[in-house]
Amino acid sequence: MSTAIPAGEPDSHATAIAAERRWAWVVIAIMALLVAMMIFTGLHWSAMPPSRVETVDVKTLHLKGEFVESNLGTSIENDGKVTVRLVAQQYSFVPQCIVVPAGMPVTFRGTATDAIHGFIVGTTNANTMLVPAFVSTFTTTFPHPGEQLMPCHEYCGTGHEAMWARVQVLPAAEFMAKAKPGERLSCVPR
Ligand SMILES: [Cu+2]
Repeated sequence: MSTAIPAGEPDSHATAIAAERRWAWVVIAIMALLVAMMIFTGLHWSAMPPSRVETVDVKTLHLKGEFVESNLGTSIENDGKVTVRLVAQQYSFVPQCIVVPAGMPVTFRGTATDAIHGFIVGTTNANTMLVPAFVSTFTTTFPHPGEQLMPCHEYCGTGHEAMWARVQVLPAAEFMAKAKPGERLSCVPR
């Protein structure tokens, strides 16, 4: 649109086009970066999946193996790692109250017996789905002692909104004093 430009004045039209072109290159560079990330993660994760798929037989879950009731709860493994095993079912978690130490890595291993469930622990990043026939596992650390609520966050039926557990995060020393090797710890009143 610039017609007669007075001598010495910058050509605003040419300036605008230059700015547009610069911005177009920035956008192209961002898009190229995103596409490169997609290609890299797609190829990398198909070669090395981020989590392995582990299956379990739902029909014998309560009879034998890792998820029998007496094996649920928190345990200290032979290598010293803290593992929480839990099962979700309509409409509760077993155990109903989970004990974990603060400031130590805790590995959760969970599955479901009937429908798809899930849980999130308070405002922490402990969050997973629990799918029948599959073992969900993740490791997290709870930095602060205290009690957290753990609701089911996958709609699983009419009783879904009443499906809760509690997580007690104990100071590490208190937890270690309570935990005995080979035993399964929980805070369910007995
Ligand atoms: Cu549920």
